[in-house]
Amino acid sequence: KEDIKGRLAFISGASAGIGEAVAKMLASNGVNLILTARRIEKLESLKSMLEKDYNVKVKVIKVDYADTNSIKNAVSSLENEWKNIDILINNAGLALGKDYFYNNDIEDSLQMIRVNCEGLIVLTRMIIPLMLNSKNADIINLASTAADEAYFGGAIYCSSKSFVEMFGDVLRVELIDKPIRVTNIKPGAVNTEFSTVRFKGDKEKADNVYKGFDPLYAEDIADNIEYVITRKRHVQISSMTILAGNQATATMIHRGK
Ligand code: 8X3
Repeated sequence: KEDIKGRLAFISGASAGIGEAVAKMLASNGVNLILTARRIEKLESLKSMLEKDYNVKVKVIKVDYADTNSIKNAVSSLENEWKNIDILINNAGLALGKDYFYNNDIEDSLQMIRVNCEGLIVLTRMIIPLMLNSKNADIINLASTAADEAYFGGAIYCSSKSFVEMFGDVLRVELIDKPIRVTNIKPGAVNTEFSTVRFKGDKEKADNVYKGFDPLYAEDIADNIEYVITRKRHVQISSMTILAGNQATATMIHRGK
């Protein structure tokens, strides 16, 4: 296992769910953090907790990943001491709706593309030049089992996650001669705010997604990302699919409970 203490990580969507869990995992490994999201109060309280518990340096920035200028401004205004980024966690993303594509709100479809694809493009384009100074860099993209499987209601979400995956695969090709590894993480059913957002606050619909089996939690994904990042530098995990114990594919879940 490689020691990652003292490295600097930039996390998109760090206010909750997988992003927050990854922030805690990295802090527990002594990694300094730049936490970004829209909900700045959540980031502020996470910052005080992590600085106190793990004695790491944490910077928070309000970023709206649907707004490319917000992303550009956040990265271009980083002070020198926050510029030497070693780890990029491309986590910000969302699903909106699960209806027929032709019934889905057009704005919802475009919002998924803005955050999951455009936000990812802009952030990664801004960060990679900063990572070129690092001797031990990692780019972790949060794709999904939805990248591998076409499911009803997923026209835009599934395609956006296929985009994330292919984007990561191409970066790995382009960065082959650099000390930057690229990993696509593909989680299955993780019980976070994901489904509450997808179903616009309809708690019952959201809860039904995780009913009758033991779903994954954000900490499980962070745990596996820890595994990926702490491998010796000659080891690069290109892709990791993480399913719940009673899950076989994105949509095949045994609900026996
Ligand atoms: C989330 C997993 O199956 O809801 O990326 O699309 S799924």
